[in-house]
Amino acid sequence: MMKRDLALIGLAFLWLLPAGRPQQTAEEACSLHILVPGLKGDAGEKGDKGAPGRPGRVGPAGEKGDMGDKGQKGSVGRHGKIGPIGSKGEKGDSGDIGPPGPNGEPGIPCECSQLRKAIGEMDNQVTQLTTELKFIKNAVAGVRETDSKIYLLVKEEKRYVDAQLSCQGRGGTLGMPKDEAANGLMAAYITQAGLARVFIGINDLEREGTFVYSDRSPMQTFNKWRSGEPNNAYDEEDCVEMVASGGWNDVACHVTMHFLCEFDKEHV
Ligand SMILES: [Ca+2]
Ligand SMILES: [Ca+2]
Repeated sequence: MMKRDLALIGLAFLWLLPAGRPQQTAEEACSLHILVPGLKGDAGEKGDKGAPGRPGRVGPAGEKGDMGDKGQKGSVGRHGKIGPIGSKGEKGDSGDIGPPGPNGEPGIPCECSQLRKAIGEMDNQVTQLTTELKFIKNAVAGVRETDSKIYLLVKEEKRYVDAQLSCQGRGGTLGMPKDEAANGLMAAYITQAGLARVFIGINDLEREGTFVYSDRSPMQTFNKWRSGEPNNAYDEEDCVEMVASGGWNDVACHVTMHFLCEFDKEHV
């Protein structure tokens, strides 16, 4: 109410005061110490833009909106870590046969002649060893001995000359029965061996009818000629055999039979 009363009073002064003297009127009015608002002035020029204000306080959380549409599929991701080694699989089928390989380099020429020579020498050694083994087997089978002699029955069939060489090769000679004791021992040896006859060291190769021992010693009074021997049958019997009974008989030298060697103990 007061404001409207003041405004009405102001309007009354404006009505009463002559135009062209508003300032005097205002001064007069102020002098009256009456406070009344003036007329609204013209609109001023637009001011400069003010400084931005301080940020406002955070507002309350909004309501949850509706779920949006499903997004597009993403790009392929990186490779993951290598997994653990798996268990061993079953054996696969055999593959196809491959093509033949290239030819190899030429080999070294064979030293065949030397090898053959070496093999030949070994063959000879084997033969010698076989012979020695046979002799040793005979020896192991059992020798006969006296105080001064060793007798060995060799169960290899040889001609007289070869039999003598075989005995000599071992340091002896074909058996030479020079007395009853030696003859009896040799006869028993032949009998026990189951043999019928063997070569012994007596012959008349140098002079027909004159028998000597294989050590070239002459025949003494002792002899064991069987009845009717020596007969030099067919004019070719120059060597002597002993039969199991111990008797002697002149026979051909080229026939083959087992033989009996004799060794002096002093020379063995
Ligand atoms: Ca004769
Ligand atoms: Ca005869």
